[in-house]
Amino acid sequence: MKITDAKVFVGGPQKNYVTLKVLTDQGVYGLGDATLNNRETLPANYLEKYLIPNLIGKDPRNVEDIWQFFYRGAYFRRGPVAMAAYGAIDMALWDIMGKLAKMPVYQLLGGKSRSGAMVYAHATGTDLEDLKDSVSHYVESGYKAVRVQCGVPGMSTASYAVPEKKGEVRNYITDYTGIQPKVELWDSDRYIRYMPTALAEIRDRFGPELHILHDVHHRLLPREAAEFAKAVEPVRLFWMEDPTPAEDQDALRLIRQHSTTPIAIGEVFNSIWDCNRMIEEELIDFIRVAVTYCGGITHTRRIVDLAGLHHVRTGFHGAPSHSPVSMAAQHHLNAWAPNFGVQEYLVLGTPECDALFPSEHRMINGMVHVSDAPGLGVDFDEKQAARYEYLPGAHPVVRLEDGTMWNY
Ligand code: CS2
Ligand code: MG
Repeated sequence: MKITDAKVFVGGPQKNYVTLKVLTDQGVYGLGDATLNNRETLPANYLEKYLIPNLIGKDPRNVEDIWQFFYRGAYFRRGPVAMAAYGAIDMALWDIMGKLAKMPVYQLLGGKSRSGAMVYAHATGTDLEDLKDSVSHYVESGYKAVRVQCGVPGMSTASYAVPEKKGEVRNYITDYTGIQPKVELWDSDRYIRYMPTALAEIRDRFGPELHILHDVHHRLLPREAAEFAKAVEPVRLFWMEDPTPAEDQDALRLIRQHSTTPIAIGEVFNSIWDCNRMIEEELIDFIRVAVTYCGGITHTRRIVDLAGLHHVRTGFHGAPSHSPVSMAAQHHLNAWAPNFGVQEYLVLGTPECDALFPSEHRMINGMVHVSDAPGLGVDFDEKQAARYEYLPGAHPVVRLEDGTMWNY
């Protein structure tokens, strides 16, 4: 069996999905995703210029060898751009394997460990009352887990993932009006003084059952993160995400010494070597990698297995930029993983998105039920794709009030 061609499509409804379609001499094709938020043209280029010319002619069933060929063959390894490009190829090959075996990918991984995988939505608000309305909306829609973010009084601009106006639902992650990022201002001291009380109010209002998640988004210094983690301990968060920049893993030791608040890190990682130490030392409770930037199913499952040896559960990234193809691959991993935790799930279901990516995965009452169709259980309509093109976009950059550059 041989790969005869592969095509890359960039674009989608208010998104720059990077979709790969791998064609074979037996008519079976596979889909993969290489969407790297705000840098989408780079994995697309890497695929078209370097990987696809070397992919054509290979046997698509040699999934592992093809992964090793591209990873080891690159010499300058890793990084989100390359790993997203390999990730797309890898997902497409697993899709082909499932179609050949007439099995859903979760079956090839080892079968289902659960009938449904719990997901969490993004509740947000300009202030606490706005946030409560947003959380109520998701609770009434059946979600068991909700991430909560809200504006901090006195902060001179909206903070992370908070709309500028009450009730606004714009895509707060990426602004597709051009490549120049807007500037958000940040004040850690205000945040640390305010957010624990806000989170405690959410817990009081919605009771002990609701899984409440909060994303600190790399904003705090280690000592500040330890203070914050201790202050929110009574809230019993499902997790506190990215308390400090993920490169500094020693910071987590200080947080662990001061608090039992669960820690989730990993969406910025793109290989097992970025996170094996923090997993082996059990400095985190959830690993947040994404199948796209972590080199696809083949590499991500290695991370899941290592995490499983150390009581670390999965909490795959699933931000608004994620494509239904990468989400489909994650749904299969979530169905299989013995150490599944939760899946981030931004409702992708706009009619345009469903038309572009017909999918058999179903989200019902806060749980995703994985497709039983052979392969990934998602398709791609090239006619629909022709309606879209790349849109230059950027998410904000962050500065402190005095102008110091900070972490977005
Ligand atoms: C966020 C991401 O979903 C999350 O947990 O951290 O949405 C992140 O802000 C974006 O992926 C950045 O591009
Ligand atoms: Mg995050």
